[in-house]
Amino acid sequence: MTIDRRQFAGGLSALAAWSSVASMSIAQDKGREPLFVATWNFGLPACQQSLKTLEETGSILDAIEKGIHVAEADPKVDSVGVGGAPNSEGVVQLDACFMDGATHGAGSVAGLENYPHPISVARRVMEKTKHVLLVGNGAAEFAKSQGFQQQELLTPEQKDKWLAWKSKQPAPPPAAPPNHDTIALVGLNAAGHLAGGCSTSGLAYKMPGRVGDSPILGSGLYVDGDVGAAGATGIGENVMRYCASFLIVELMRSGLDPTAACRTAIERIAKHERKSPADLHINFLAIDKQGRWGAAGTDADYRIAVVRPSVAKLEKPFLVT
Ligand code: SD4
Repeated sequence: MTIDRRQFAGGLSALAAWSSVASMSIAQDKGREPLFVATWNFGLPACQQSLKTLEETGSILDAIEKGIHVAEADPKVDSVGVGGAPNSEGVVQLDACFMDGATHGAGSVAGLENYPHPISVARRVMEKTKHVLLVGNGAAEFAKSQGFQQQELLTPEQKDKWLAWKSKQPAPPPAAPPNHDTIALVGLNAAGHLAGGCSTSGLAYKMPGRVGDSPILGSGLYVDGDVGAAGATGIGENVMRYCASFLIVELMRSGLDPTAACRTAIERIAKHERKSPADLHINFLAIDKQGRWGAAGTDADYRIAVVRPSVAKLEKPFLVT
């Protein structure tokens, strides 16, 4: 399943210049250009939309939201928004979070059904409520009260795949689901304002009600306006038990560059788990307030998108083995 999406998204890579982690980890801010970095190949059109929105509106928050909309709206991205893989009962349940580094404000939704843009609902939780996280029916009721439009999220293609999967399943569902991908998108404007968002349909065929790392602040995403931002993709259970995005930001605060911070977090998790990194399926990205970016992961096909006014490319992150 992921292979299909990556193959689709892989077409974009023809447009992109590839560069190595060596150049990434020492990438320096050139005169404070805005910067957007996102997970996976589908992060490239998302970051390009973020830059366009920033140029049009001047708002880094709008830029993050509209960038993530691109992945959420694309039915071929089979792990985010419309066309996302359903849970084991055939229901698409979406998770998202949004964070503003300037105010430390944040909003999240988990297990949201029938709304194609959970990132917007998460942002609205931040802006319109006193709360941070709304789940399930409560999140849907809130989305309705805010005027968001409902939409069927399960595409015929995903339904067929789910039915095929279900016909082969003994209960309970398998421990190792067949796909994992999420968009985590972080950005910095020319004034040094940091923000980020994360959106996913979670692990394919997850248990109904299962919530992963993506809507959990500090796990799937964390933004500290004084330091930097980090985001995650992969098996959420291996991320959220270590508050990995928070850990990466704290490692940057202590002086590590973004790639070293991502790499150190993975190494720490692997050591604790007494597992080979390749068995963890955890992949991270980070940017710092100086405009440096970096990433590290345990999956060989992990890529990040990097977009600035002068740059639009996919990079191969540091692979932790
Ligand atoms: C989750 N982390 O729900 C998400 C899924 C994901 O790459 O990112 N997959 O666990």
